[in-house]
Amino acid sequence: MTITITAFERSPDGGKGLARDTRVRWALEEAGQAYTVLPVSFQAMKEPEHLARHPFGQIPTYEEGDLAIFESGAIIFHIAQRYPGLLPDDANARARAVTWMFSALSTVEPPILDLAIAKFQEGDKPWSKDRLPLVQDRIRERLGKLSDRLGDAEWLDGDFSAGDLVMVSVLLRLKPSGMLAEFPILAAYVTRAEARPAYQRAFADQLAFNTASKPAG
Ligand code: GTB
Repeated sequence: MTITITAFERSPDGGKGLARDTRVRWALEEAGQAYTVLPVSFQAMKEPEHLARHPFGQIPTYEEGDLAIFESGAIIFHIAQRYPGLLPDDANARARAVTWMFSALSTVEPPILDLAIAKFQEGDKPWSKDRLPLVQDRIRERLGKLSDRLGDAEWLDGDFSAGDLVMVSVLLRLKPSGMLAEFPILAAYVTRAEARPAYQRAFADQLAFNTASKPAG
């Protein structure tokens, strides 16, 4: 069955891989599944055809046969459940891997997204310079605890899993800020994940996609 995902027609990051289609591409590469990418312009994202795929008019979305879903976490969970390679067979280990997926999305990602908002949407507000250090400290608090837990392990819980894929995807968003470098254990964890052939393929594909000219869907 053909898998189709949506992505920015041209990502605002110019191909740095920070938009959330990259994590879905990465999951599909880890699972060895071929897929096609439908580019969506900012305008098309808010039109009925795309709103039928995604109620909030965002990317990524995922279609496979008569299944249509949105939310990168749900998409990766679906891929990990349907195809081998991203979740362990043992039921308890599987539950722990899923726990890390949720932890990445609901505990680690929110303060990181706050930083993007503080910098890019609130940067011109008179109170911005007072708020920014508070936002940064909330991130440091999370990263410190995550770093303590990872310690000298290669991955969060045994073999690489969807939990690591989502956690690393979330941490990658911090790279441009320089904050990841404050936590060498996490910086090395991200570097290890980026070296995976599946990530390399996903990154290269999104870069080619974002630097090629194409018609919008
Ligand atoms: N919770 C949803 C998910 O995980 O799928 C969030 C989806 C989401 O935020 N999508 C963004 C989007 O469609 C793209 S990824 N935005 C358009 C809109 O809301 O109108 C977020 C993103 C965008 C740009 C960069 N960048 O340029 O660095 C990084 C991440």
